[in-house]
Amino acid sequence: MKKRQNDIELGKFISLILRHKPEVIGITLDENGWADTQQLLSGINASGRYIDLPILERIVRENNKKRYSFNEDKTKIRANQGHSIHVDVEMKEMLPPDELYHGTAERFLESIRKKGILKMNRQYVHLSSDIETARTVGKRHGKPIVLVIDTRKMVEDGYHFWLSDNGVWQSEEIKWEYVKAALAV
Ligand code: HQG
Repeated sequence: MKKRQNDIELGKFISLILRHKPEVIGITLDENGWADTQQLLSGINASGRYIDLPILERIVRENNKKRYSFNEDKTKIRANQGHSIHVDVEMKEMLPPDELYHGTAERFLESIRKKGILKMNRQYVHLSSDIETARTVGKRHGKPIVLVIDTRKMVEDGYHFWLSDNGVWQSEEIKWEYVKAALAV
């Protein structure tokens, strides 16, 4: 008997597969992060969960952060950002606004002060364009703190920024000198 999961639970499993561990259902991603849609569906079904194409289409369409995209004919699917495995999802390099926000937890502050904002196990450091979104990101790890990043100075100093298809800014590691403020939000 297959386990019926709601879209949020299925979405979390899909994120695990498409960003971190495709091997959990025995599939691989290509160099641009694409999985074969049929392989994804059969792999998830073989793992004891139920999914079909209409359910997957609904998850892609309704996901609150637009985390996944199909290719044109829906034969392939990938996560728009957030990977720990090394794939090139062809993000656009763009000039950021003068300031962006990184949501973190208070308990990481001391280490961030010393070492800067590191990528940890992701491919990039993730930044938000508004304080509220950054607060929500930070809350996942504990008491939220929002770091205000002087992206204008970073651009002047030669740093690069990319915007994913679902609107998340990403950059390389950020030294503490570029943190203009730490807001207890
Ligand atoms: C912290 C979610 C100690 C960093 C979100 C963060 C995002 C340090 C944590 C996306 C550190 C890593 C990414 C240092 C950084 N010492 N801690 N030197 N440098 N950190 O989950 O940015 O919902 O890998 O501040 O919305 O929290 O999954 O990154 O707190 O866009 O789609 O180490 O994940 O998207 O945590 O979140 P994460 P993140 P999804």
